[in-house]
Amino acid sequence: MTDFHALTANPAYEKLVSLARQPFDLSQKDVLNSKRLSSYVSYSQGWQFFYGTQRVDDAVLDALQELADESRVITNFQAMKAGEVINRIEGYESEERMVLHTASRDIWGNPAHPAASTQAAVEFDKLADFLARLASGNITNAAGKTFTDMITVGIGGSDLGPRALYLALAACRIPARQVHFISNVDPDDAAAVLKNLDLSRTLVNVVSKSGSTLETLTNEELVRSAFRRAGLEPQNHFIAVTGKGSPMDDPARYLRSFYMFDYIGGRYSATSMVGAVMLGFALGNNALHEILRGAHDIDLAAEEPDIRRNIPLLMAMLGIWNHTFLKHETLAVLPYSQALIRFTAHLQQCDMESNGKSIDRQGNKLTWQSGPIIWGEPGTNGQHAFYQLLHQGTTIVPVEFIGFRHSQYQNDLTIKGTTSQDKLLANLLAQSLAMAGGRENDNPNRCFAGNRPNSILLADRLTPYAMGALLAIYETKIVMQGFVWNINSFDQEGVQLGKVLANEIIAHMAARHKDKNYQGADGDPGWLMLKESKC
Ligand code: G6Q
Repeated sequence: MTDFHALTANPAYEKLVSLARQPFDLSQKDVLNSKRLSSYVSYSQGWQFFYGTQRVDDAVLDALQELADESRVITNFQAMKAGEVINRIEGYESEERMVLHTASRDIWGNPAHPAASTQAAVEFDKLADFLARLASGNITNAAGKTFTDMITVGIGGSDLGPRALYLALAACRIPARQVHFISNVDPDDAAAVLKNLDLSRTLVNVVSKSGSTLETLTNEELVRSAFRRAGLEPQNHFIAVTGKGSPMDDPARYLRSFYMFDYIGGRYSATSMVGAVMLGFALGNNALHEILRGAHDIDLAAEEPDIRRNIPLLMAMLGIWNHTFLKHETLAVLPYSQALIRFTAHLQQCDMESNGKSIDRQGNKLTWQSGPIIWGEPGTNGQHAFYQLLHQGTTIVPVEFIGFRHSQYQNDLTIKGTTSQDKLLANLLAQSLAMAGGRENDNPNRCFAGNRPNSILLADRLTPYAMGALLAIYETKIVMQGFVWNINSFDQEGVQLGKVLANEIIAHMAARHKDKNYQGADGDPGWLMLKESKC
């Protein structure tokens, strides 16, 4: 049974407010010693999480543990996985849905929600069959040739997570296969992708849970017309990934249709068919299952109540400490891995769309800070761009570093005694220490105040399993923070108004294309904006 209540109703809240008046000083002499750095580490599924460079001591960690316990984070998480309807606002019209993205990878026996896991397994079996037929040449193009490319058309949750995973694991790609993405309704996005492709050997994976998203449907039509112009039958090339019963649920128009379900939110859908069809095509079924295994193993490990032994929970609580109690507004996620180039963008959506809320689960205005602003770019590139502000700016930005001991391609060279991977890792560690400890200097311009909280997630290598685990660590962190802040992390009403107004302006545009004397409606600001902007 879930128990959601006000953050401020937890006795640990006041304790943390008081501890936050004098947070641990990381810039004290010799404080970043081996005792601290080796005891503030947590391990899970091949990931190590170093948090000695956060502004915490045992008293703060104990209070964060109390807050997690009082907020019932673990029992709420278990209830979520078992299918309790937690995508809701009590007493108001809301989505009223279960939240079961974890079921999409809970397919190996004893699942927390058997019915949802069975639905997932049915789709994974269909996909395995489809992939096997593609590989064996049982499914080919009209000329009997295999498919080499896939275009994925989708936006938001139907693009960001899957794309981030594809880029992260491109090193494991089946050599003869490539994936391309079209998401923006900007026609140049599609034009650039279509320009150099052999469409006759291309599959098009149209991904839309609702089957009604303006950008995706527009781009689908654009790509279909390119196929027709090339003399190709779209239904021999197009695949649908959509919700059962959606306007796109029309198998006659597609070579194959795969389903996801209303209990999986778009931004949590990367391990459902939304990501799986594309990842299975690019990496093969075995690598896809490794991703699922990594994510599932974290879903299980995240039921551990001790924050020091549960990475997602610990990250959630440290994030709450930095944001709600130490009042740091933003969070930089800085992967030291070029392959994770779009992972921060995915987290930006997953976190900010989930936790960018200002009412609680009972519909009351929040009196505490909810989700932070998430941003970031891979290191070391970022070091030559925005790190100046991170080290010496007046705004303190907590950082989550992500790194690996070994490269993916292992195509590296020793130059001046170290490999490039060594140099990358050395930079990551150095940045973490510099931000935390700082360094004094008589010249004020060369002084580093330190005390900039950060942590490091470190694994051996970015494999499919490690990627699945990393994805689930962050999904779970976000969900758990939402529990503590007592907000619904699973709806996104805040994106509706802009969509409604855009559709009104589009209607004016269509009317004006039809009748050049069209005058719009008096006092309609959408029409006035359009007219005034002379578009
Ligand atoms: C994610 C959001 C949103 C959604 C896109 C695409 O949680 O709901 O980003 O994923 O708007 O929606 P469709 O998949 O329905 O096209």
